Amino acid sequence: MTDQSYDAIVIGAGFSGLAVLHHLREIGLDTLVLDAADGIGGTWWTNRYPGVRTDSEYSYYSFSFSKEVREEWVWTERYPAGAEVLRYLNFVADRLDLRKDIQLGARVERAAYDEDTNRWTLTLADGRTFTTKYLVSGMGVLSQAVFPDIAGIADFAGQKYHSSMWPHEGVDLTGKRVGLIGLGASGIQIVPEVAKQAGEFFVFQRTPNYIVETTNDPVTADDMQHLRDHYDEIYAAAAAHPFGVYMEPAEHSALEVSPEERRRIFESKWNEGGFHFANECFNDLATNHESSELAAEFIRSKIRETVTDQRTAELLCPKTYSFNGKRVPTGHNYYGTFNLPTVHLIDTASEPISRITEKGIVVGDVEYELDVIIFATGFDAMTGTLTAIDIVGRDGTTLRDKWREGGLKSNLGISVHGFPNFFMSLGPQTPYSNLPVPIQLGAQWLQRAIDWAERNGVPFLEATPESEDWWAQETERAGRSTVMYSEGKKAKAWFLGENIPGKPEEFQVYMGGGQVYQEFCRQAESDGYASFLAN
Ligand code: N01
Repeated sequence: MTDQSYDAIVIGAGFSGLAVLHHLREIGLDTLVLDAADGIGGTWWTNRYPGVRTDSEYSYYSFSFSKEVREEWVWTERYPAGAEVLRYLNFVADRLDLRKDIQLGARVERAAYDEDTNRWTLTLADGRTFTTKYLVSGMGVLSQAVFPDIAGIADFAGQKYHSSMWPHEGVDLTGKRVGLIGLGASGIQIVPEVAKQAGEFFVFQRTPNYIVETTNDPVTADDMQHLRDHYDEIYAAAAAHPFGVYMEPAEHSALEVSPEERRRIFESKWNEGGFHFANECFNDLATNHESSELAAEFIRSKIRETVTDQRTAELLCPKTYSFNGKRVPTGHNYYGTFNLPTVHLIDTASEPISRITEKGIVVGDVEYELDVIIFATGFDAMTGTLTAIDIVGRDGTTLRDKWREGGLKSNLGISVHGFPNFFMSLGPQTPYSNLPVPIQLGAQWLQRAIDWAERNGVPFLEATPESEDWWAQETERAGRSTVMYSEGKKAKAWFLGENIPGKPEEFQVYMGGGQVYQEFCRQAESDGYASFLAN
């Protein structure tokens, strides 16, 4: 089989792959996108679980770079459902004529750099090979799903599903006895929807989450017109926000105001719902434990008000880690769902799940007989997809070996020393954010960087070792200044790799703010990409 050669190959056809393809095409690179799935959409192609929708609002969950897409696309819900985001990405692909350069059903197993030719060779699961000068990962930050290490998991005779691998034809849960393990952002979206269908629903909770409830209003024609009229300023405001959302960063500490004023602010932002609460109340809810605890106590008061059975309410109140100690999900009647007589919260913190049997889940002496088990147990985040395949750099070293032996290292999450002309969209150590914003800005940065290299006869861009040391230190410094990092009170979150047994504890994301990160990227550019010019 003959090689097919390209200037650039991008792995992954989600938000990242589409943005990078468009931008590299604009500078004349013959670019191909490969994706293992049978459709474009990345995370939105695979995640079809009941209740899947964005936690970001429609106004800032999209690209700003195409005037045509902005003018023609119509959002219908404040928090668009997964199917709508998938339609959006297909619309982007069609409107920008991207489809002709995307190959689906193309699973990359290996990508190896050849020093003599300064090219990468990709080998697919079906044996095909491709070569390219530039290799870009757009494989997603949360795509390597993990099942929990619970004894007997293979013995279960009923149906079992991982939230991120939900059958595309859907699953009829009507009248069934359903169990759910995992209450992160995925699990908490699943709860209200499955409760509507299941005969009996058993929610196995190890760690309760802080959920900010919201309403999901329809987007009117006037809302869409307003968005079109103000798109650039909305996008610029999101890009200037630490977490990439279109919100006014709060100016005051929660400790600066009176208890009455604090309660009024908490209440008003709770009523706005979702990310407004974490982002707009006070400026130190993610950095000061005392302030975070005030927000935590407010949410606990909401849980106790909403959930009628006070034993269940107490179990749902997080107490072992800080508010913002991990990603705060947006709820759609999450807490109220526990008032249904068919929904049962099983506490597995005081008595862990001991095993899964042919019939169901065992906690203590009780076997819960189930027809279906849903695992919303998360991902080997950020590095998982990059280390699951063989990405082989100079001297035959894989990315997996490099990070295992030397710790997580990259320059700005974009480039890794030893891997020339290999770039990551949303690589590890990039900002924790509403993701379309850093994806777009990253694709535009990469466009300029590669264009510069091509015009100046620079054969490859590659992080210097010094830049990696600097960025590892800055990433750790930024992470440790948040309430995510706190001895004895950590949330076992994917941000620190704590959800994966044996994964070293390192900040997987940059917590210093998206706008600060973008300034570092601009600085690297104005320095003539010196930190990307390894010898
Ligand atoms: O995964 P998670 P997720 N026994 O890792 C539990 C994004 N996202 O898929 O906390 C029992 O957050 C684990 O319990 P514990 C978003 O960035 C976005 O929900 O370790 N339980 C936890 O409850 C999010 O942060 C959106 O005690 C076990 C859960 O599984 C990220 O994806 C929607 C267990 C895993 O939670 C990941 O979210 C969905 C075990 N052995 C996702 N192992 C939107 O924007 C794990 N758990 C809408």
